Amino acid sequence: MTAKPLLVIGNKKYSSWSLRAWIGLTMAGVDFEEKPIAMYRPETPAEMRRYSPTALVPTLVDGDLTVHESLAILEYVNEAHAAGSMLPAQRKRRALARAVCAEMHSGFAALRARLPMNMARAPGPTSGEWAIDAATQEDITRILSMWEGLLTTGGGPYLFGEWSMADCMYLPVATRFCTYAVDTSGYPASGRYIERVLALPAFARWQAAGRAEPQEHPPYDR
Ligand SMILES: N[C@@H](CCC(=O)N[C@@H](CS)C(=O)NCC(=O)O)C(=O)O
Repeated sequence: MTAKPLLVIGNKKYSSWSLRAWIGLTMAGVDFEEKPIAMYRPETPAEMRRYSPTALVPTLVDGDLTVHESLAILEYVNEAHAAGSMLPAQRKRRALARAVCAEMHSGFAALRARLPMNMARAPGPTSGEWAIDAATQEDITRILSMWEGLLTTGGGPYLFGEWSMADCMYLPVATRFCTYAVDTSGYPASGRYIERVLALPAFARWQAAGRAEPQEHPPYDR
């Protein structure tokens, strides 16, 4: 019997890159195992390096193949386990989907630094030194404009119609917008999109597991 793919992840409470890969595998219906490694401990890098050349998660081990980097994991799952269904069938739409995935993977540094993913935080805005600054607002505006354009031109329910890699990449952003009560009032389709993805049963499972994790990381309590 072939071993199941193994997805090495960090804390469900905090690890947004892990969530991207996990939701990709889960929504594709892949039968996989999880190997959680608690982050923010002295021994974390050594434990992660046993699986990942970069000592970061997520990392997918599928047979003799190890894929690190969330975006590459999604591309691999799409090819090997989802018959290409996680990207649009039409070439130009596929290119656009890859562009917005790459934009997330390489960008939005201000948003990621200021509003960390935290499944256990009570929803509400940040204040004081963590209040939304100009650079973070620029990231938020770009994401909401992009979502709104994709959802209104494509018709939804997801960013490219059917569920795609782009939804996997942006799910941790949708959770942040909810956690930090980001104002989405000028973007009605995006508001509905956030509600839709956060209501996915798979996401609810991740969120509940994250909330149940005892480990705290005070820098992410904002
Ligand atoms: N570019 C990587 C980023 C991975 C990353 O930074 N992962 C964080 C968790 S979200 C990590 O492994 N941190 C290790 C640690 O905190 O020790 C990807 O897309 O997979």
